Amino acid sequence: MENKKTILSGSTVTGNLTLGNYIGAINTWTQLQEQYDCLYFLADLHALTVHQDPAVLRERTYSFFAQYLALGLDPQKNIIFAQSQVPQHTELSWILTCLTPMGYLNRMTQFKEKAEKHVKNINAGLFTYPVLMAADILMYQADFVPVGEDQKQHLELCRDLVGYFENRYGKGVFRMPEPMIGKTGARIMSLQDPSKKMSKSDENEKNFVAVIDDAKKIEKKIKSAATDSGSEIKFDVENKAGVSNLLTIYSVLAGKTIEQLEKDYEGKMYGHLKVDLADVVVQKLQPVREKYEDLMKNRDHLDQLMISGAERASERAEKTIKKVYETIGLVRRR
Ligand code: ATP
Ligand code: LTN
Repeated sequence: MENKKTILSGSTVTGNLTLGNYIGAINTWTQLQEQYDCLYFLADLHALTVHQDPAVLRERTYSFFAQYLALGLDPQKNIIFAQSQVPQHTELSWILTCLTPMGYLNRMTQFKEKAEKHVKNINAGLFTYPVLMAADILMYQADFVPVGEDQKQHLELCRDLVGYFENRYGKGVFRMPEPMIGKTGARIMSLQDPSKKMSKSDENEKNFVAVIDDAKKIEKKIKSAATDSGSEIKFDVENKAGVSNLLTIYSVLAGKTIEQLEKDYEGKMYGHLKVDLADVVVQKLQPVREKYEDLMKNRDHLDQLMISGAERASERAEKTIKKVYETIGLVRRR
């Protein structure tokens, strides 16, 4: 374990995981688990930045945990846990908050987007969201953070915070993390509006495929996906955003290159592509759904796995937070 590089990533507990989350993040996580020391968590505290119904949030946290496992994350090979069960995250977050310039947070694209979307609830948590995220990462001395492109800016802040901390207190407490952003599929777009990213908290269900959608839903959503004017099946993000998005999804799930797909569909209609893509997605997600349903039947088992994941995470987190306390002049931790 010691000589393996450390990977950390997470997903906020909102909506249901989508094809965007799978292709942009979790698919990569499952590949990394074979070679790295990996920690994957459920960002349930981050979910509180928007209104949450308590019962739904709790249920969804179990559901996400089961979705992680159903998508292929192995609790033996990785440390999988819920953020709220490891209190060191909020402790470190406060300390980093006191190092973060307000102006920096003001520039964050996600904050601007979310503040526009939730005009009635622009809370301070929405603003300091990236600081908690930095705490998640720095806590485990992560070398790499596999995320979709939308999280790049947050990673930059995290790296800058390491610099601010070192300027004030010296080196040796945190490892500098690197983002790990895939080449294909780092930004899967909404099915109805391919100018915006597929988002799991989208109120319009037609915009995304959830990884636990049934075959009927998947087929319907893909068939009604927006395509572009013209009829040629070609990858051209600027002029053919809809088709390009479908090609990207197809390419990642079927393990074929975009060029190969363009060749396969030369002279064919958009409809052909959609029927075949729906089939590819169903083939991929059907077993995920079955495994998910099985896992959800045994809540005690999920509970046990979550607690054991949190215990393992907490042991690692404590090492960092102790060092931080000592370094910045807080009295000894109990
Ligand atoms: P929300 O709608 O609640 O903001 P989200 O769908 O953006 O959620 P996150 O929890 O923010 O999902 O992200 C989990 C991971 O999935 C992150 O690594 C993120 O970069 C990645 N991701 C999210 N959406 C996409 C997408 N459309 N394409 C590729 N990767 C994505
Ligand atoms: N903000 C991330 C979720 C997240 C995360 C993290 C990802 C919270 N903490 C730490 C990587 C590392 C998002 O995807 N919206």
